[in-house]
Amino acid sequence: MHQIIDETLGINLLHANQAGADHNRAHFDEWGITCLNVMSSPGAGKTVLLEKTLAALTDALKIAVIEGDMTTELDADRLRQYGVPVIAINTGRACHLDARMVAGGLHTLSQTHTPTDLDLVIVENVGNLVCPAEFEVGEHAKVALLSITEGEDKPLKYPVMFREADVLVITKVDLAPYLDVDLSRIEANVREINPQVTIIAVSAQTGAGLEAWFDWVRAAVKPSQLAAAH
Ligand SMILES: Nc1nc2c(ncn2[C@@H]2O[C@H](COP(=O)(O)OP(=O)(O)OP(=O)(O)O)[C@@H](O)[C@H]2O)c(=O)[nH]1
Ligand SMILES: [Mg+2]
Repeated sequence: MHQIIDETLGINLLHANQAGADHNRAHFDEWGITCLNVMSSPGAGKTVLLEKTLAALTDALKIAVIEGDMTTELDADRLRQYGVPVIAINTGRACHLDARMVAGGLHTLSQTHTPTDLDLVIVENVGNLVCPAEFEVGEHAKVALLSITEGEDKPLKYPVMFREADVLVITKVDLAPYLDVDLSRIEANVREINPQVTIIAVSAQTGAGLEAWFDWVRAAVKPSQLAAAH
C-alpha cells in the first residue's frame, strides 16, 4: 500500500515537474537561448569543464550559468571569475535541481540581464548520478560526465542518466596511465544502453579532447543565434 502511494506521489511530482520544464523551455525558445543540463556524480569534473568552456567560448557566445549545489557558492564563485552571470541555487537537502528552482534562477537572472541578449544557459546540476536525470529543467540537451576513475560499470549500474544523455563526456583521461581502466569498455557499456549518444573523451588538465567538446557546444547553440552573433 505504501509503495502504491509513494509511486503515485512520485509520478505526480514528475508530472508537475515536466509541466514546469516545458514552461522553462518555452521561455528559452522565446528568448532564443539554448539550455544545456550538465550532470554527473560528485567530482567528475563539471565545474572544471565549465571553466574551460567559459574561457574558450565567451568571446563568441553570450553565456550564463545556473549553478546548483546543496550548500555553498564555491563553484559559482569559481565560474564568476570568467565574467559571466552566474546564478547560484542552493537546494538544501534536495539531490537535484528541478524545473521550479531553475525558473527561480531565470527570474533572478532576468532582473540584471536581458534574456534575449543571451545565447546559452548552462545548468550545472547537483553532483549525483541518479536523481538529476529524472527531473528535466527545460534543457535542450543533457550532458552527462563520467570520469575514468569511477569504473567502467557505472553506465550499466546507473542507466537512467546515461540513457537520457545526448552527449557523454568522459573526463580525466590524463589519469588513464595510473588506473586499471579500459576506455573502450566504458564506451561499449554506454552504447549498450544508449547507442546514439555522442561520446567525447577529454582531459581538462592536458586539454585533450576539449576542442571536440567546444565544437559540440557550438553546434548545440541554434544556428540562428550563431548567425545573429556575427
Ligand atoms: N587529473 C584531472 N583532474 C581533474 C580533471 N577534471 C577535473 N579534475 C579534478 O577533479 C576534481 C573535481 O572537479 P570539479 O570540476 O570540482 O568536479 P564537479 O563535478 O564540479 O564536482 P561537484 O560540483 O562537487 O559535483 C578537482 O580536484 C579537479 O581538479 C581532469 O581532466 N584531470
Ligand atoms: Mg561542480
